[in-house]
Amino acid sequence: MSFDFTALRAIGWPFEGLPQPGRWATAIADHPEGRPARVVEQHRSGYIVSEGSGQGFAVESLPDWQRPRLAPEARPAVGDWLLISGEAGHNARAVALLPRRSTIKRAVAGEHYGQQVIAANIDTVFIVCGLDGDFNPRRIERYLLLVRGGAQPVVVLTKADADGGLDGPNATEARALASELEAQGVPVFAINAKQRESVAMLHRWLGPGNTAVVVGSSGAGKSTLTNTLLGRQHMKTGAVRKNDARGRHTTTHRALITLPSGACLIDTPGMRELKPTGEEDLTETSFADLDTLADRCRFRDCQHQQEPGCALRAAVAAGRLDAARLDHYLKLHHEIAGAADRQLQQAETKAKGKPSKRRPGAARRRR
Ligand SMILES: Nc1nc2c(ncn2[C@@H]2O[C@H](COP(=O)(O)OP(=O)(O)O)[C@@H](O)[C@H]2O)c(=O)[nH]1
Ligand SMILES: [Mg+2]
Ligand SMILES: [Zn+2]
Repeated sequence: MSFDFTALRAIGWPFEGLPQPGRWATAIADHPEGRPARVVEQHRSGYIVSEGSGQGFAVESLPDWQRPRLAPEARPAVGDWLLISGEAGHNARAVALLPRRSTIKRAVAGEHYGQQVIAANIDTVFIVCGLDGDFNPRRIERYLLLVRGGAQPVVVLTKADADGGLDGPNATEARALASELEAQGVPVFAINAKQRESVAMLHRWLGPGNTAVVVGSSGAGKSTLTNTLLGRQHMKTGAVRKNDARGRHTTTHRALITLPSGACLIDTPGMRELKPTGEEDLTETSFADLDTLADRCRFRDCQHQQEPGCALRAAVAAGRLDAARLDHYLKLHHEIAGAADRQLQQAETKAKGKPSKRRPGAARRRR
């Protein structure tokens, strides 16, 4: 096997050469006809991949990915690594999907339980939120919850330069959120996404071989940030409508681009719904402190409602915990448990009535 690792490295290949013994090495050995390529665009009709040199090109999907009943998360997403065969731009076809090292994913709305992978194999997730009318700490907490598998979340507050930015109505709340998140190891920056010097503080996460994804609601400044990092207008940006600070949906599909710094960046369209999949673990998120505090509740199964000796309610009463943050923590707990139940039911239906042995995520969850 001789792959062009220099070219692959330019699109975020995570190893110096061949992978260490493990699931990737096994998959590569199982498909001697295949060579690595990365999904750089995802369209309704299929996938565009890159081998790091030359243009991106379409690949024929695996027949398996076209099965209507296949779980959506079993299909490739932007950032995924495939093994492909055939000639680039001619008759290239996918032969395998390599295991994901990290993801950001959400539950898909609908009758059946399902997951949507927003981006795969990412090192960093830039959670972009405007300091204007877009500012919403609860949405930031939701994004943080959806980051899986060791990707580093970084919160980027845009429009720090605009009227009502750093000294506007959201400034106090933004500072409180920043100190909370930074205590949990999540860096927070307030920037002007249009200005090169201002976005330079993000370069720590954008070294050669790194992959970052930019998420946030429509109008938050994701494409503006992407363009500034790129040094040119690549993504269309949308003017914000005057009164509601919501942008037009100008980013219509996810795409991976390479930056001059040598990093890869994935821009995403805004998402209205950010529902947990049921696999999340609140002890691993910005709510870790509440989880630790809940250990001090008198009852092990405390629901943190009206029970005597509830450490969380006591902290709110003492002014040490924000009531809105506690409410959001409880709400997310409830949603995660609900999604885990739906996932379990789906698995049982698929197994035609055979109850599954393990409840997904249940081993880690206390409530
Ligand atoms: N003043 C200022 N405007 C910004 C900033 N970031 C984004 N904008 C503006 O906000 C609007 C929406 O930005 P866009 O990048 O399209 O948002 P997206 O939907 O998240 O991709 C555009 O008019 C941008 O020029 C910023 O940091 N400062
Ligand atoms: Mg955009
Ligand atoms: Zn309690």
